[in-house]
Amino acid sequence: MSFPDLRAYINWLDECGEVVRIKESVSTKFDIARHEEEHDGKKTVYFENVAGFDMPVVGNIFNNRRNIASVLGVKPDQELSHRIIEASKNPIPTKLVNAAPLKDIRIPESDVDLTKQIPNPMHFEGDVGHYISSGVIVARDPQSGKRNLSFARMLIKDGKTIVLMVNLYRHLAEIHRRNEKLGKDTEVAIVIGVDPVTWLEGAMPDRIVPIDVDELEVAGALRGEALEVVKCDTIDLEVPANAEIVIEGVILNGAREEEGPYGDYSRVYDGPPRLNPVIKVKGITRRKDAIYLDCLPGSFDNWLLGGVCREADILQHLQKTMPNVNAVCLPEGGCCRFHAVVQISKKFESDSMSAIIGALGPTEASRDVKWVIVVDDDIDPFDPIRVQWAVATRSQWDRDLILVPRMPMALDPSAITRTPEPIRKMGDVLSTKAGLDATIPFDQPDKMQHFRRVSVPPAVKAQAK
Ligand SMILES: Cc1cc2nc3c(=O)[nH]c(=O)nc-3n(C[C@H](O)[C@H](O)[C@H](O)COP(=O)(O)O)c2cc1C
Ligand SMILES: [Mn+2]
Repeated sequence: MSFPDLRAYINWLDECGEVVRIKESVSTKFDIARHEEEHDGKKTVYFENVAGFDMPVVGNIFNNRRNIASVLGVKPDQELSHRIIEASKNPIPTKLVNAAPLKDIRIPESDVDLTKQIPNPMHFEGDVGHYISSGVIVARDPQSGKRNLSFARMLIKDGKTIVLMVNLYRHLAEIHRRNEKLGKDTEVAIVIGVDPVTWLEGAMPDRIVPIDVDELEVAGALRGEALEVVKCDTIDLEVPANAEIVIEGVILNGAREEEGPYGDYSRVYDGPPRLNPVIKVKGITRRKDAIYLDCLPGSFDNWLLGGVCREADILQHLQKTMPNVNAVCLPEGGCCRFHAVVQISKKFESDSMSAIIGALGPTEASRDVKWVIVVDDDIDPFDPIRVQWAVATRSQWDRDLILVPRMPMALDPSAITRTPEPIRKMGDVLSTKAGLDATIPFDQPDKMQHFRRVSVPPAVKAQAK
């Protein structure tokens, strides 16, 4: 089902009984996060009354796979990946429109005060301040001219200044580096609250949507129709016309300010403070009845938003050389980042190791993966209990486990704390990764019956129906 904007999606979730409405007054400092945490993985939370602000806040919109699958019109399994792969290959040009509710209110640079006008939450006790966690950042690559969509946590430093934590591998970081080489600022539009499909597109990793592919056009492809865009007021960029709030600004050439610590997706704090790029805000446009979208770091919402796009990226990559790879699941137990289950229709004994090695590597989707489990096609990779059953009955650690040392990693404290300081200083984190073959081995064909799963006779089951 395609939704025209965020509010239409919230209304639909509401009709499905998926929304908890919080009527009492809540503070942006910890209250919002407390309720989101309470309903994490269960319900969307809508805050009607945010103390000190004139707009409601919504969180946990993608708190389960079903919610994401429903916006793409597919089942909550590998169909999600198939739909994303197909869209990434078939971008649809955007449609420029002149008017949008997003232009109801225009706040000029001189009047902007991020601390008073936008209800950015502070989530966790160790966070350094209030952050924008759900904003999709639109920027244009100066080389290809294509528009990039990206997520990055953004610290509200003061009323007109944001500090952005953007990992050096991100397209946005590359765009910023390219502009800095030219001595230029990078124009950015931070879109808060957009239709759910465009929001999902913002999380597309670097391999499945390369830097010279226009991500607003991929959003259109995912939606199944051209995405309508409007021009920004103060910068040369277009943004989705269905947005609730847009903060226009520039990443300043050469500027860096301290950012962090911040409780991030792996539910640990990323810190101590580091020097990160600085956004100077040039204006805000918003709907008169704007809804603010939040994304609680380390929530199912946060995990799945990034996870389903990474699953598609890894699946597409593996299928290029191994058509017998059927599905990739990044389970919630590994924050939809660290653990990968790859389902194969095994043809050769070597397939499992090929799949393990293929799922690791230095791209956004694979960098965080530290454990790959390969399962046969009778095991549903999206069912963690069935996957554990396969591990329990089909693998022997001495034969089926491989360790791959000194691989790249991101936000894993067990890797960060063991990476030597000189290497850390270069921006690298080293991890020992593991692969486990949990498929039935082919080397003892006479013993296959030992692996047979018990079953009531199918004929008896059919009778009961
Ligand atoms: C909710 C959310 C928050 C994220 N926060 C950050 C962040 O703070 N820094 C970062 O470098 N990446 C972050 N990411 C990951 C990427 O920005 C994101 O997945 C995107 O694909 C990168 O796009 P790009 O390579 O086109 O710039 C976040 C992803 C999500 C879903
Ligand atoms: Mn990109």
